[in-house]
Amino acid sequence: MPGELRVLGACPLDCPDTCSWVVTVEDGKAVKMRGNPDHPYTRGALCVKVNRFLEHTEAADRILYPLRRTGPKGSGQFERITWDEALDEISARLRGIVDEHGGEAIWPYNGTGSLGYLQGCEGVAGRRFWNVLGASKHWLNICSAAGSSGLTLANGTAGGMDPENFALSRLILLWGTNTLTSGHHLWKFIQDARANGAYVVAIDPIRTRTADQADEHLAIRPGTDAALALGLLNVVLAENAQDEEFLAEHTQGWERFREEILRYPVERVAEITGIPAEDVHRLGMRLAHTRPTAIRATMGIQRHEGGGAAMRTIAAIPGVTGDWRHPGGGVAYSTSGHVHFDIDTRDDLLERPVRTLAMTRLASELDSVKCLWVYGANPLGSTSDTNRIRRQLEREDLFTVVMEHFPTDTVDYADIVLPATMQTEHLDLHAGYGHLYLLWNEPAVAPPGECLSTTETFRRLAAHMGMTEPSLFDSDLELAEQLLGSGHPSLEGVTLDRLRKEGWVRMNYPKPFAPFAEGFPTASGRLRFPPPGKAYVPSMSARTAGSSPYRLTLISPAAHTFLNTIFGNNPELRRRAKGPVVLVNPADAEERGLVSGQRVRVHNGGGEFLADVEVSDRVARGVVASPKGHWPKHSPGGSNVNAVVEERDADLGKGPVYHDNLVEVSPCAGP
Ligand SMILES: Nc1nc2c(c(=O)[nH]1)N[C@H]1C(S)=C(S)[C@@H](COP(=O)(O)OP(=O)(O)OC[C@H]3O[C@@H](n4cnc5c(=O)[nH]c(N)nc54)[C@H](O)[C@@H]3O)O[C@H]1N2
Ligand SMILES: Nc1nc2c(c(=O)[nH]1)N[C@H]1C(S)=C(S)[C@@H](COP(=O)(O)OP(=O)(O)OC[C@H]3O[C@@H](n4cnc5c(=O)[nH]c(N)nc54)[C@H](O)[C@@H]3O)O[C@H]1N2
Ligand code: SF4
Ligand SMILES: [Mo]
Repeated sequence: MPGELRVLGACPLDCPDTCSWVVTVEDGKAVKMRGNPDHPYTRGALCVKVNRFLEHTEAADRILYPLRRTGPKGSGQFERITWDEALDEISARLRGIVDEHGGEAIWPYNGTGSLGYLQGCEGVAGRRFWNVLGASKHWLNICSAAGSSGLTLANGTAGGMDPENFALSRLILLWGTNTLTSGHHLWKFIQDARANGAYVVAIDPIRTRTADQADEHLAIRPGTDAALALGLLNVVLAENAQDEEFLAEHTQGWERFREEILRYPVERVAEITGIPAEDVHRLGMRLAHTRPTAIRATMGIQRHEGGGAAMRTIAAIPGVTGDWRHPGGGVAYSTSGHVHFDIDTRDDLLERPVRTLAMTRLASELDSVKCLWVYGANPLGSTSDTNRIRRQLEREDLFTVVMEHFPTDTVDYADIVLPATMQTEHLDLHAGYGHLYLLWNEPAVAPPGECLSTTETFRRLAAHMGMTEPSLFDSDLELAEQLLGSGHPSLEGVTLDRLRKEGWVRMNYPKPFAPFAEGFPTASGRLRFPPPGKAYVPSMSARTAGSSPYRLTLISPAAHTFLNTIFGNNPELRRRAKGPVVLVNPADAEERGLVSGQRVRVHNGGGEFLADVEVSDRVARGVVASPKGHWPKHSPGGSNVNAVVEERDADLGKGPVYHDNLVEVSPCAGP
């Protein structure tokens, strides 16, 4: 059609698949978006959420202009102001806070709303500006820190298998991962493997839609995965199926770890995990005798007190079986460890070293903060212990700025709101954490209203504040060029020109890729097995269930129709999510007199949220499940599941414990 344009872009959402998309633009308007059929991982499909992306960019509640608060904090009452007025007020407040309290009183709270290296959380995104002001550093540990730390202790990196190689696997363990919801493009590769006879096992306390499609589902007790890993290895040893040569050449700490494994015979493991001993044994036999075995373990396991250790122990499995020799074997958690951009945040601009604030610790650390600057994040929807965060956000002495697309619960507490561009309106560079491609996102349309990108907002603010440091004013293309300039062999031949022309490029890794066939990126070059006593660290709920007045372990996994809290305001996706629901096992429901459809309070010492019961044998006795992502203000009672998620640390990386909380479920009083 005349005037029609096809623009290649990338899905910015925090999802392993980082899809390549094609936007059709007619007369300056984006009229169609579809998954890129040429991209080897996207294979032409987006997902139930992002199929509504264009509709979302045009939603009636989109924030299009800078806003200043007119009502009390939390009221969501604002007036429109100009960018100049907004920048004036922000400049004055930031200067005042720096003068009176020092730069560290500013917390640039940059979340996962976009994984872009320019506009999102993965690159510089304002950090150079914050360094000039001396603001606190922000540690983005809300998602995968515990697991990444555990894997890094084992392998020297959180990077592992290329998920595409699941097509080459003969046994596939989907371990603490809900593939068909949280990154469904892997499924096609699993289907390819199945066509060649692969057997698929889901290990999950919930019988998810992924578990429904697996050949077998093991309903493990939450937070006991490391014990299962040890039990499976116990069978491998009994079968004498360990790869002695790989152990000798590429691992360290084997003798001690071997003894630890021997302490976990299947009967003991059955007791710990709640999985029948014969099922543990049968899977151990499969593992012993099936090469290659691929383990997809994503974020579910590590949102627990012992989650870091669990990932480390799971990482030991292919070290014992030698599966890392084969492209179709190993563990796939994230591929981000294989991405080697040059991210230059210019820490030399800091006058003195500054503290680092952990994203997971907002509730307790906000006390020491005078300016909270939120971008790409929705802490009142997504961060632990939202009741305490809300009380902090009410403080009159806290200056809160939120750069946003939509009037989230967090926006309601802002002093100044800045309108942000969406992915079809700005330029960005992406890497996936579930594949080995880099993607270019070319803007397809002009921003609506007065929306600005993250990079442009910080450039304008720096100029407004009279800053002169040249690197604060680098253009988007210059920033992209810098990122690609690390000189790492995986980026050889990957140029801006190529990316812009082709839309996506595979990093320079062999295909198929067996990352650790010749050794590991640790100091010794060897996989490090966990030391004694560190292999199985039970989660809080596994440790204390029975002794707490709150008797149910709550899991709050990915919702099928939202991406964290993104799309939580889309009418159709909200309708499909059916409001907050809590799955309760029939025996637990009966004990409490609960029936399906009933409105209940899910509560503990931290707070409560309301949900409708779904009595279901998809959860085992003692486990309840309620997906993340509902907006508190759109939920009955005005809070979501994170009112009962405690601000505790996982064992590694100060990771959050979203699946490791004890609650009770009680009927709501009154009608
Ligand atoms: N549709 C959709 N997709 C998403 C997201 C979303 O919100 N919606 N979120 C995105 C983001 S940010 C991330 S990090 C990922 C998260 O997605 P996943 O990596 O899949 O992680 P979770 O959804 O937290 O949990 C996955 C599974 O782990 C199970 N699980 C919980 N505790 C345990 C345990 O102790 N042991 C075992 N074996 N399993 C356990 C849960 O029941 C759940 O089914 O997905 C991304 N994709
Ligand atoms: N109970 C429970 N809670 C969880 C989890 C769980 O498993 N259970 N999972 C956790 C996980 S894995 C994660 S990653 C976190 C996510 O937590 P957050 O990082 O806070 O992410 P979101 O809640 O999705 O909020 C992102 C916001 O950024 C905005 N946004 C998107 N793109 C842009 C952009 O380009 N610019 C600007 N300025 N804004 C943008 C969106 O509109 C959205 O409001 O949540 C965690 N919360
Ligand atoms: S959310 Fe994930 S599956 Fe959906 S379009 Fe984005 S990258 Fe693809
Ligand atoms: Mo995440």
